[in-house]
Amino acid sequence: MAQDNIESTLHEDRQFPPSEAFLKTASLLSEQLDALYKKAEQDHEAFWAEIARQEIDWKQPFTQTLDDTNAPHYRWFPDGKLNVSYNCLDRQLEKNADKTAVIFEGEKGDVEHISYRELHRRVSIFANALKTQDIGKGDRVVIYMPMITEAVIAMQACARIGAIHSVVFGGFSASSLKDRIEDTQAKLLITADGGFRGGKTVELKKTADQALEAGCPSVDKVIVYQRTKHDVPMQSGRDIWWSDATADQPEECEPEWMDAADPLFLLYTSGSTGKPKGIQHSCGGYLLNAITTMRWVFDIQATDVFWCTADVGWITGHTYVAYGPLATGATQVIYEGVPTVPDAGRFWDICQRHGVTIFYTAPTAIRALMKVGDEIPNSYDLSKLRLLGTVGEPINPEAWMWYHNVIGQGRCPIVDTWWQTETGAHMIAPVPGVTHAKPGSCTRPLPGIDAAIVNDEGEEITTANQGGYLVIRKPWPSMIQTIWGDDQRYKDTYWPYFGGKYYLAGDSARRDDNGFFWIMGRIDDVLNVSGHRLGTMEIESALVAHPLVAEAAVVGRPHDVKGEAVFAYVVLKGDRPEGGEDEELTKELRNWVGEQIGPIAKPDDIRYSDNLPKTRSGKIMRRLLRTIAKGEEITQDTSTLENESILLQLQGKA
Ligand code: 6R9
Repeated sequence: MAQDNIESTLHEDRQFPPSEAFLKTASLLSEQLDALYKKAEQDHEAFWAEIARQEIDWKQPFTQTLDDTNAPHYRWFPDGKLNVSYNCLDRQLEKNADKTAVIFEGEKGDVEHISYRELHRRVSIFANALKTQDIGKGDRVVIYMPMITEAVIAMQACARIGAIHSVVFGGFSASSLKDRIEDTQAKLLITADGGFRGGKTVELKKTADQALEAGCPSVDKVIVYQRTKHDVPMQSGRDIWWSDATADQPEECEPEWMDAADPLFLLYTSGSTGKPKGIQHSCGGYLLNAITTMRWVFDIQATDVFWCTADVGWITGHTYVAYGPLATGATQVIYEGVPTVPDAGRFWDICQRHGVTIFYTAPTAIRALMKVGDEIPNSYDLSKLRLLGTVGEPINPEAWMWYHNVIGQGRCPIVDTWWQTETGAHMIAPVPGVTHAKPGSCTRPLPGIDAAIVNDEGEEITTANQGGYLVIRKPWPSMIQTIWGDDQRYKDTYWPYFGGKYYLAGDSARRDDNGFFWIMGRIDDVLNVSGHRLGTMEIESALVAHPLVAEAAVVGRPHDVKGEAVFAYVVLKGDRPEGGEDEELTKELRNWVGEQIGPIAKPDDIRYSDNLPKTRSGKIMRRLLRTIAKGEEITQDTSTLENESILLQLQGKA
């Protein structure tokens, strides 16, 4: 995909100014935007300080904006005190108590409208329940839940009492869950009996039990929400039903007043080497950019119905489900299931029934829904939509045009938002009432975000369309604080070059002659499968953990729906299967990886060879493997291969 995308986007010069219809109500126009850019350029810190005073209710106002004495562990608003949950809930009560905060829809069709007053009540009750379980400020709590309102309630309750949550996506396996719990040393796990997803019951409690059986000595208690109400074993003394934990709890819970730079949450993401990294985010800075981007990029307004389809297991579900919409007093949709149950019209049906005005999803979902044709979306009333967004990977111009024409009916601007788990919030994205969007480009950095493209020496590349490393040259409020428990890895991964001054995003990009950014792909061994980050190393370790596998190398190959597909080359301990094929074994290895990591990591292709192509120093020639996976002609020098005949095996020709 990346390569095809570069090819097609290089020729992309269509521009889409905001429509008249959108401009009628847009809140940020070019004059105001220019003023923001100007202020940010004049005084970066004063710019953020002013907005932080406007947008956040501080218990104790900050007097210092940025503490850089321990850079790159920057501390924003270091002497300010606030509570994130207070800013999301309590401050809405004065004017918006009866406004709907959440419209929840289960995959089976159950719908619940929850007002700000009610959400505040449930969060306070659950926060008190956490305290009863001896959870307090700084304790880690792992949340392994379906995509239901209670997942957000659990996150908000942690934020309320100063506990650090770490949400693990419900699709991750027992062993992935265990690794994350052990890394955080969490005292408490919050899970559910199960969830409804893809027409099936996801066995969350069962998987959680397996994780706890395999290790996790730090966990004392498990709170279990009853979603599916099917039978699950409860371990006495350890497991507590959510309903019991919350019974008789007071409806008021005084927020814990936190330093702005105290951690709010950890979220694990894949890196190029080793185990997943616990990305640590702060309370104050993180909240600030969750709010600013809701305003600048999503143009959030009082009457909007906002829907971000991401699961809370990913950063998008943190910033644009659990925090941003609530902190701006918005009404949002939360949907439990997948886009194709009962049929491929589900997203559009939800948009129609709940009157969604702002819709935010991933290119992989757009491509999948585009494949089933226009007839389905055309049969729904999508006239309430006014703004569309995408996130997670580059969107190919064809999918962009379809989204624009068929879903947005030419009326809705599309915001293609570039950001990362580490950046906390949108970094490079259109401002919908101003930017003339180009299909496939995330356009320009937001005010206060100093993004640039540099070469190996850290010098800015100013030649149009010349690719380089995407870096951020000034700290920004919602930036990663550290990798949990591994400050050194944080420095090595994100600040390795340029005198440790620039944040290295891990993406390559180019700027066109308009100054617009085009993301070209990762510079490391991270795959982007359906918008999810997967480390090739993680999948390789999972494969070699199988008793029959001696060695494995994993690369990505272009895939028209997922963006990238997982392609694994496997060397067995025993003989290579005859003709290089063994359907049974392939199935077993795929399931094995699914169990080790989660279904999203299952290899799409497995190819068996007697050896892997290596350089003299023993490095696997990944570039060669990528070429082969794409089915392209080999142009690399293969003379250093120990055994040239394996080339045919790698190509599936022998
Ligand atoms: C928010 C999120 C981050 C990586 C990032 C980049 C890719 C995200 C993108 C995009 C092109 C966009 N990415 N948004 N590439 N255009 N609009 O997805 O976070 O899961 O940490 O992934 O995703 O490669 O480095 P995360």
